[in-house]
Amino acid sequence: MKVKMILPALTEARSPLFRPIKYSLFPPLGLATLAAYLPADAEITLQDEHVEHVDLSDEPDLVIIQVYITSASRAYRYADHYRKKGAHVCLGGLHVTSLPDEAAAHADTVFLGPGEDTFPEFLRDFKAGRPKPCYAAPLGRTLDHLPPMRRDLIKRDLYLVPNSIIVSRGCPHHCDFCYKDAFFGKGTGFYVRKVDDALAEIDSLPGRHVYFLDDHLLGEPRFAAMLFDGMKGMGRVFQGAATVNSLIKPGLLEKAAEAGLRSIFVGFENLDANNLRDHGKVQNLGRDYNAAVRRVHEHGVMVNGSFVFGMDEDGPDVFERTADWAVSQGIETSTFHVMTPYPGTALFQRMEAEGRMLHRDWDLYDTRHTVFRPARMTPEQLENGYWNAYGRFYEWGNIFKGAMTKEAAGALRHIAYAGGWKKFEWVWHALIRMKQVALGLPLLERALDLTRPPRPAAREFNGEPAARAVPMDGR
Ligand code: B12
Repeated sequence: MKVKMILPALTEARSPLFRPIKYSLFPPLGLATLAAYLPADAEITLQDEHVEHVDLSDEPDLVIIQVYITSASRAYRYADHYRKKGAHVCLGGLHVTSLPDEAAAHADTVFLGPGEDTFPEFLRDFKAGRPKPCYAAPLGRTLDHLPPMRRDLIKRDLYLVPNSIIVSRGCPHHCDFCYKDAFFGKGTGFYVRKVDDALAEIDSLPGRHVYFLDDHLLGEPRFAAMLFDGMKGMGRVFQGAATVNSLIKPGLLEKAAEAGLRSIFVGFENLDANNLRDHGKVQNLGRDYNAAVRRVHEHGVMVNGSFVFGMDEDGPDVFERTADWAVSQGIETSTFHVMTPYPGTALFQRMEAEGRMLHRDWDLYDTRHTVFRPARMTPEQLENGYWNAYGRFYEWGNIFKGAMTKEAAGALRHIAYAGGWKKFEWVWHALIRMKQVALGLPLLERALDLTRPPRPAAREFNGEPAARAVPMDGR
């Protein structure tokens, strides 16, 4: 059986918004996970359009396509193409789960939710000649019997971060703008792998660097503690994502830093407590953002702050204020987003009920365009402000200003990391064109490891929280 697996690009390759380095970071772990269920004699071709052209001239028997919202139009085009050729086409992923009827018009089979249970079930039915049109992930799922993902299908040289890994699914929280509840189901929202399996996979990865793509790496404290204990001494440097509250609490951050954590993606989302409350981001409420950043830095870990603009309390001053706060705290890198209500989320339902959704052109649901009517500014102000925030945060002057909040090694790392990420785009483009992006990895490793975690301060060992919850004032 010939099987074609495709991850269509999130942005059209011709678009000026296609950012080669951003798209050359992470390999398609979802498809590599599914490939592990295919029979040993299947002839599998896995293509990721972020890093290569999709060859449409082949004649597969089975086509598996992963659909995100901004790749939906391309995904449907490929699906239609292969159906015309007589292949059985399967569509799955976040967008299919949000809008199964839309996807079903382009597929023989659609899949709702994660595929670890449904895909093997489908394969059994397909072999027996009676595949169903729709499979929905059951509740009560586990990752206990996950077969090792087919990393051999990943073209490692085309990615800056080939050692991407995921050791959990979902997140324990319920922010109204997140796809998660619709995708995983509220009941089975967050589950983790067996620690030993996760450690064995980490151990099998070549080199030093590891990037955890989990939504919340510290989301299950017992699991995280055992994971970091197990990683201690492995000599890894790693990156991941976690919430503000999990980083403020003493214990896990220390273990993570000792195990090699050097940069963490943190969902601050917004500096206004009313906005956070409105969107169910309760885990951030009453947290002292300044203290959280300070604490992470004290442990030798860099911060990648994530911020969302366009919430109802946001006026036209929010962009400068947010970027300036991030600079003043010495946050190394920031990711800004125009708030985007994804279909299937509580936010989408609310906006739709209020008549505030502007259109359904999914290509523009990329968190860079305004797709709803903001409360306190125009859609244009929101988009322009979003770009201005990026411009302001990554001005050389502000990179240096942020760096100057630190001691020498930390400052050097700040400049190397933020500058390397945003100011040398042409170098990345050249490396990508030459299919040499992997050359950047030793540099990334070195930059991450320019400072090591100092010995934790004594006050964190006598049970006293390092940063006490105070009414939030991130300004
Ligand atoms: C890596 C990644 C990217 C990569 C690219 C994608 C890639 N290589 O996979 C990059 C960096 C480019 C990226 C960009 C963005 N991303 Co992103 N990204 C991720 C991330 C961190 C990991 C994806 C992953 O590997 N997951 C692990 C695998 C195992 O899960 P999976 O891919 O979902 O696959 C499973 C299922 O989906 C299902 N499945 C999928 N396809 C199919 C097909 C079939 C047939 C079947 C049976 C099953 C199935 O089965 C798989 C196994 O369970 C996720 C968060 C996350 N934890 O998933 C966010 C995530 C997908 N990104 C998100 C967002 C918001 C973005 C951005 C918009 C952010 C921004 N403003 O920069 C941009 C997109 C901009 C654009 N449109 O151009 C959101 C998506 C929300 C949504 N509703 O679409 C997520 C979920 C993060 C979050 N928590 O909000 N991202």
